[in-house]
Amino acid sequence: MNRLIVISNRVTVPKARDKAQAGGLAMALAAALREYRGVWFGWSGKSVPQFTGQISMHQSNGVTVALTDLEEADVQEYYNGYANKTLWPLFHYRNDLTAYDRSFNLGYQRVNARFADTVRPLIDPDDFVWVHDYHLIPLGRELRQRGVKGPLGFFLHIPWPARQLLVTLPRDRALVEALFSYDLVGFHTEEWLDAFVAYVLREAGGTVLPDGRLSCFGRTIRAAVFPIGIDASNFVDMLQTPDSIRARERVERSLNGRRMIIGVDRLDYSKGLEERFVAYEHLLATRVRHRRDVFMLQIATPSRGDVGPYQNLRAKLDALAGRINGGYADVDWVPLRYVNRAYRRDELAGMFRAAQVGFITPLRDGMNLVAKEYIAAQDPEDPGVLVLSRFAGAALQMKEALIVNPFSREEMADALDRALTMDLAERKRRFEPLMHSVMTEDVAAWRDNFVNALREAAEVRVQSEVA
Ligand code: GDG
Repeated sequence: MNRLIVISNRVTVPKARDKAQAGGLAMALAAALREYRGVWFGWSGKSVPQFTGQISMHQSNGVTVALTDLEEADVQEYYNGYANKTLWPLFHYRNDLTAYDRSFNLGYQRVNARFADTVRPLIDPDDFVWVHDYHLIPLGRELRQRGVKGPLGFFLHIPWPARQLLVTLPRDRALVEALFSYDLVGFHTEEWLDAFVAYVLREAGGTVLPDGRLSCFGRTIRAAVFPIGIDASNFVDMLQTPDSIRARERVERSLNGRRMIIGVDRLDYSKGLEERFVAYEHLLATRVRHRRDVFMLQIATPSRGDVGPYQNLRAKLDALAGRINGGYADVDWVPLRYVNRAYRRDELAGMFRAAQVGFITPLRDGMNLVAKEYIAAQDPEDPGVLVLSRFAGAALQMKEALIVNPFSREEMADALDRALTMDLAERKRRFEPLMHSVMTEDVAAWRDNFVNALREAAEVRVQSEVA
């Protein structure tokens, strides 16, 4: 089997007992690399006065990890700048929050070139190289310029924006052109793929070939859909760890006969947390019977705290949580438990199990793994109900959830009411196909489908180069 070289911005190999590793990408990539021999390369998370290009290698939980440090200016311009102030908001349809500065783009290009210089010596001719996410779009071009000729794939973990949004980005064409250095470009859903193809055809003058490949900028690539999943059987097993059971029992003891609605997210404006709080408040205001018989647990793990909009969001949520609890709490009941800390994965699994409703309502999300984890954690004999935003990529696979528009507090409150009053037969009817898809369309299927498609795409390229 060929080696797999995985490259992503951060490298975090999560362990079951690890609470620091919040993030869907980390979970997925660690699972990918445990199966394939190979190396996972990325930024160490440390900054140094001057970039050296040195690599430190070590083994972490069965995975070979190679790390490099970045300069402080790199962190500001590339990571906090172009990645998280420009591309993240724009790709999540928040052009009101999108900040663009030429220095960000220069830093982005510089770091991608530095990543290429640093990782290049680790890549053998037979290796498959798999680059991840919006931080590293130009990396494929940089690697090709440094003589990498083998299979080169790219996967985008976040949405691809509508053409009308992407054209608001200065140098948008160059960003898209960079993707044409890969053999294969993958997205979570048809929706993101369609938006990408629309840009290529209508803005960049590309064409779709009879075999479905995309041709533009003098090159031909394959672009396709690979919906990511979770390590589902592992997640189910985790429900049995003593810590998972302890976390579940701890929550259950505090229920006092009430039902729990749960949300778990990175503290990010794309996750729709404000709107979710307002919808829950609307439920309490309009359905008096649910006052005192439910509560909501929202775990929001702090993320990207150096970036302004994240600080603003945190302040807004603090105020909103205070308003809801101030308005509805009683001496023996707090309607909203809002928690800004991380838990271990097995503890999260136990908490999902204890919740009658999973309330996952991003305004825009590439996929959303929490929705899948909530389902995996349910008791098949007495499952809870998933209330899921139609704007999460996961909604396209999880049609039996109660699908809601996260911009409507009334619709979300209606769905919560329905979930809280749904009879067992309907809950099971909805749960079974959801559980089936979570178990079968899992992270291993995602990884294998991508790697196989990459092999094929690279073979087709080599054949057409010979012809
Ligand atoms: C990106 C895309 C796409 C959360 N809090 C804790 C914790 N988490 C874990 C969850 C889940 C992961 O983090 C979050 O994954 P999501 O998919 O929900 O969201 P993003 O982090 O935004 O991930 C997303 C994903 O990449 C994969 O392609 O689905 O659309 O935005 O696994 O459980 N984990 C622990 N403690 C916490 O407190 N241990």
